[in-house]
Amino acid sequence: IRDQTVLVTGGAGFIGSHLVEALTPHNDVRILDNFSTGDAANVPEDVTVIDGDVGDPIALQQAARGVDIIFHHAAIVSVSRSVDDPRRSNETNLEASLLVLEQARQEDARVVVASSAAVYGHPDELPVTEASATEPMSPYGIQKLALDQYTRRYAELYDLPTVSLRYFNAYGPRQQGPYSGVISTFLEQARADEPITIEGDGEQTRDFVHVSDIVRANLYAATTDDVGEAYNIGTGAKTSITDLAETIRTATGSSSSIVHRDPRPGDIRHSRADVSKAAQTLGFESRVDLERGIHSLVEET
Ligand code: UD2
Repeated sequence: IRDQTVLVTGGAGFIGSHLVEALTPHNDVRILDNFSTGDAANVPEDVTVIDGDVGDPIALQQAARGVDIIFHHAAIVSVSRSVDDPRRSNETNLEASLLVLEQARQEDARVVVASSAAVYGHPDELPVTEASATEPMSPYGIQKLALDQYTRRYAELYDLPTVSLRYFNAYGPRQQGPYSGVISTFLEQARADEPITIEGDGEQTRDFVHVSDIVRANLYAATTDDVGEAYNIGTGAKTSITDLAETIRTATGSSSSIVHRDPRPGDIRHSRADVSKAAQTLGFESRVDLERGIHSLVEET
């Protein structure tokens, strides 16, 4: 997209900042971020930064004035935090998200929201399609599902162009912090030659999707005519946690041992996206397989 005025909420965070980087050369980009987990160092120059909470109507109104598109990536991404404090998590992930949708309605702006594979809970079929049952297992998943449904219904109810993207296991540069995902944890352990900690038997599998693919999915969502829909964004491939540990150990040349800990309570056994809807409708296909994604992560960070 070009010559658009866009707002990226959570634009200083992991996925948001990569999206901002892709948008800035040809668009007028603003970000709204409270820098609770986001980092100012992630934000390119030429970007208007509104330092504020997405749940603050004044800050949001200011940030969204006159925009053509809102990419909504501000969230409390920690599943465990949502279990510890569901109301606090709900405030940001759902209540503030509803403010974003309302603001978009006010501005007649397109909205692309970050949904999650968490909406499916324990999948009843693999690969998971958008029509699979949604039985979220955590407050986080419940909040993302409600957001996902609101987002789709806003297209019908208010004739607003909305798209919901259900990310599978995202990874890439700048994913960090206490809740950062298994790839960044393993990479840190491997680089420090500390034991790589597999939770459970390591035979559980995930669909790891590189952040650059997620960015491209957002760009397609910014122009598609097929609005009011949710799309799985993954690679369609599965990787076991044991294979992941090996891949990271080899890529880093680490001498880390691999140790097993107790499985995570409520852990999902297998998750893998059916991406045919995104492929057929958005023209989305992932370009970075795990091997390449890990190697570039090792080389570039
Ligand atoms: C992912 C998303 C989450 C939600 C969920 C929906 C991330 C970071 N989180 O959670 O937001 O959408 O999917 O299902 O993408 N593991 C280890 N050792 C470690 C850390 C993790 O073995 O040190 C295992 C963990 O037990 C799990 C797997 O690795 O089986 C992936 O864990 P994760 O926290 O990266 O992501 P996940 O799938 O729980």
